[in-house]
Amino acid sequence: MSLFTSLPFLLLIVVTASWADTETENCENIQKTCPVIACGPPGINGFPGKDGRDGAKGEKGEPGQGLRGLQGPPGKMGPQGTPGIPGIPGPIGQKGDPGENMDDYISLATSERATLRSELNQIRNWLIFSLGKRVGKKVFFTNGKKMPFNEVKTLCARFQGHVATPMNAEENRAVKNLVTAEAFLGITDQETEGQFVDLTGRRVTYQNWNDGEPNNASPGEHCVTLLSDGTWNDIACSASFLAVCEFSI
Ligand SMILES: [Ca+2]
Ligand SMILES: [Ca+2]
Repeated sequence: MSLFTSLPFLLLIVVTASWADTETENCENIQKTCPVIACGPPGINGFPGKDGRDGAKGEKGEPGQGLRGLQGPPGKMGPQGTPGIPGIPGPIGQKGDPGENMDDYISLATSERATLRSELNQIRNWLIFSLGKRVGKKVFFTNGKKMPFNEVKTLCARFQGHVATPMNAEENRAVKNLVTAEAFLGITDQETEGQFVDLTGRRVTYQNWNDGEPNNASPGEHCVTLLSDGTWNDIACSASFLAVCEFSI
C-alpha cells in the first residue's frame, strides 16, 4: 500500500483518536467534581425520536399557474354613490380687460348720429336743388309722368308725401316753376259739388281759378289742375296729368 492511497485511512485514525481524547478529558473533568461516576467508552447513537407537533400555519402562497376561465358578463350597475366633497378652489385668474365706458359709447353714438344727420341734410339739399322746389317747410317734387288722379294719390302716399296742394301764392308759384305741363293738385269737390277741399277734407282758403272756372263741365269735373300760367281749372279725375307731390321737411 502506497503512502498516497493510505492517506484517507490515516486521517480517519487521527480524527477518531483526537475525538476519543477530547471525550476522555471531559469525563475526567467530571470525575474531578463527582468521583462516583465511572468513565467508559461512548455509546452508540439511539433511534430517531417521535415526530414533533404540527408547526404554525404558513403564509398564503403565490397564485397557481393553471388556465383561467373566460371572463363573465359585467354585473348590474350599482347605486349612485354619494357626492364627493367640493374640490379645492382654483387659483384666481388674471384681471380682465376694462369694459367700455358707457359715457364714451353714448358720446360716440351721438357723434355718429350728428354726422348722419348732416349727410342726410346735404343729400336732401342736392335733391331739392336738382329736382325739387322748396317753399318754407314744404318741398315739391315731380316724376315727370302723367297719370289719373287716384294714381297720383297712391304714388305720393308710397313715399310718405301728399298730392301738391298750394296753400298760398308762393307755394302755387313754386309748383308752377317746377312743372312744364298741366299738373294735378290735391284739391277736389267730389264730396260736395262746388265746395273744394284738400285731401284731408279741409276747405281751401287759397284759390287761383282761371277765368270761367270752375265750370264743372259735362259730365262733371271734380278734380283740379294747375295750368301753365299758374291758374287753376276743374277737370275730370279720370284724365291723366302730371304727378306732383309735396313733402314736409
Ligand atoms: Ca265739380
Ligand atoms: Ca273746368
